[in-house]
Amino acid sequence: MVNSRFSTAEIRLLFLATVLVPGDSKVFGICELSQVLHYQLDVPLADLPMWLCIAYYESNYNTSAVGPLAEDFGLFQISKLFWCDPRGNVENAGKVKSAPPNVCGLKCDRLLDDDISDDVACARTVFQEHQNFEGDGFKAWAVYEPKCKNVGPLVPDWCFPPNYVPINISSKAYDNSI
Ligand SMILES: [Ca+2]
Repeated sequence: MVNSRFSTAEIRLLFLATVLVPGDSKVFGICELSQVLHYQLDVPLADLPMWLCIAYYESNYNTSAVGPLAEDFGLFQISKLFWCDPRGNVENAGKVKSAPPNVCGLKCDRLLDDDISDDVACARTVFQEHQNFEGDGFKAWAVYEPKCKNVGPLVPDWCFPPNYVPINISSKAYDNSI
């Protein structure tokens, strides 16, 4: 429920400030993240619990999270050792065995902003490489086996209430009122 202390106009301003400021980092709520992952970024509902679990234990849903050695970035704590380049050098994009690799073709700070589309695309690349290499793409994340592998249904029912219709999916807007 929307907090009744705020007027509709104030809520609208807060909402716009949340979704329209490019480059800012963001701390997601679980429903918000679930809806963005599913409705905007085509993550199947069946896969949401695992991605949410990994994001929770890696970053606590905070896109500005940086690992203790400044090697891991963002919501999914993607490593600069293989997947992104701190300087934005993309000449080795897509080349797993190149040195230095930047498989996702991203400057690492792109993994810290509030646009998680490139993070999810990169996480899918990480997943696929590990799927090919180890037979289980989630093994790329250290939290997977101790925290997430046997995860139950983590997405609260109220994130996807019956007959819920997401608002204006194509404009990067989502319903953060539930
Ligand atoms: Ca990003």
